[in-house]
Amino acid sequence: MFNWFRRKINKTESEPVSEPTEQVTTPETEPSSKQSDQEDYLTWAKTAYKNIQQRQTPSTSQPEATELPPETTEQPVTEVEPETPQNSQSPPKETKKEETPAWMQKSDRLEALKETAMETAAVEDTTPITFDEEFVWSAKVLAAQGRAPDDISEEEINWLKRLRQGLGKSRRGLVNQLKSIVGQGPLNEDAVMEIEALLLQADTGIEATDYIISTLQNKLLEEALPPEQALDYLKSILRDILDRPLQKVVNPGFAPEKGVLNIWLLTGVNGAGKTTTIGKLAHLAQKSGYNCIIAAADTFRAAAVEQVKVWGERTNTPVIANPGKNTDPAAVVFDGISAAQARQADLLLVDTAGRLQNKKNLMAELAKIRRIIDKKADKAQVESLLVLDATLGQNGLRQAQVFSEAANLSGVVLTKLDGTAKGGVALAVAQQLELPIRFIGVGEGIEDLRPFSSYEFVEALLNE
Ligand SMILES: Nc1nc2c(ncn2[C@@H]2O[C@H](COP(=O)(O)OP(=O)(O)OP(=O)(O)O)[C@@H](O)[C@H]2O)c(=O)[nH]1
Ligand SMILES: [Mg+2]
Repeated sequence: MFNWFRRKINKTESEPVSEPTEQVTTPETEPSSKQSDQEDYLTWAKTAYKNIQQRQTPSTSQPEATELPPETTEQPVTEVEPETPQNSQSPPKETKKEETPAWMQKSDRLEALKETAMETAAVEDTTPITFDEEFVWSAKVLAAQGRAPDDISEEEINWLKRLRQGLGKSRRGLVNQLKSIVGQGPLNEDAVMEIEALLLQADTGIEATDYIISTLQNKLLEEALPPEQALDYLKSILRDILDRPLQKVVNPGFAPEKGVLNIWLLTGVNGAGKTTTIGKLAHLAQKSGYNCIIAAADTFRAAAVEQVKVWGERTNTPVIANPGKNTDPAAVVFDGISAAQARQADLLLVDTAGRLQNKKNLMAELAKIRRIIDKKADKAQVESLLVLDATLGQNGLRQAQVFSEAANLSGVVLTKLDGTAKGGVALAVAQQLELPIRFIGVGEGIEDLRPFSSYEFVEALLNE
């Protein structure tokens, strides 16, 4: 099983890891341009391709995960009993307790499926892998990070392809012009000014742009850089900006910790993508081997709960909700924690309301949720993620300030990077909010969200 949060194949699982293949067969399609300095990467990519193919072969003979086994008796259905909070000012109303709802049956059957060692979820990305230009690009990005060709998964390749496609608009707007500037030879003052304008247009924000330009200029005063090196140096500056907030945090990798309950609160203004992100995270957690539960604590509007339930069904994740009107979100969180504890879940994802009238309400609500968590799950590893719509640019950042004051944030999820030509906003987030980007979303699909990697982001943003 591939753990997406840790970005590695979990070799302790029963899944066999194929032997590294030295023998390389020539793939049917080869990339047309074969520069000599690309040869190593091409060999690496071919080896990786062959390894992935080998790994794929045995799995095709396995039964489809969509076919549920007839018997599910091994895993008895455990009813999640909502407890009454003690000393809580707002005891939750009875949690919805219909006769085992459809999603719960489904998830219990999934538990049974897991018992029979079938890892593939019904929603798995089944696109067959092809050795094309995008494969080679993805392979190069992985190789450059020191990965071995026998240690990468097909899914990583597919994700990098999606990331690159998602950032296509930004890249086309930025990279061609950057290339034409640095391609003219060593950078001079005019070229630096042009780069500055490009960065600002890409929503990089004044602070990050100033930093990039001054760092670049300092370097250029020391030595004249040929175009390729100038671009490489620029990339390294961007990576530094994106990685800097990680120096201040305790959990740079941001994977759910095993053995404790991890509670991730998702906050952000309405429409930012919180609920969609919850769904995608639940999917990622399931396929990475974590037992996940969702608490539908956006009780502000009725449709919100329904939307969460759809994602719960899609990802076979139990959803804890309270159908009553004017339900207290903290009460839903309370029930969510009870359910997570009863099922020994690893991760509780909490959907919160974006539509709060003002900062005071927002702060009060989030503080109340925190109090409930502290009371009911004081050992839990709590993270508060701000979901930010990349298409909003600097406006989004202004809204984010309010949340960062209210929510004690531990990171940002940047969504809709596919819909904007302004991927530079990631740099503004890191520089202005001083928060690490934890995940990025590049589409509406279930597979369109992954943990953030500055290296991969910058490559996807600035490579042809
Ligand atoms: N293109 C694109 N669309 C996205 C992405 N993430 C979310 N969306 C879309 O953005 C819209 C709003 O997403 P929601 O998840 O409902 O946002 P929310 O923050 O939960 O909104 P409220 O519940 O109203 O506060 C939906 O149409 C999503 O499909 C993304 O990464 N890319
Ligand atoms: Mg929502």
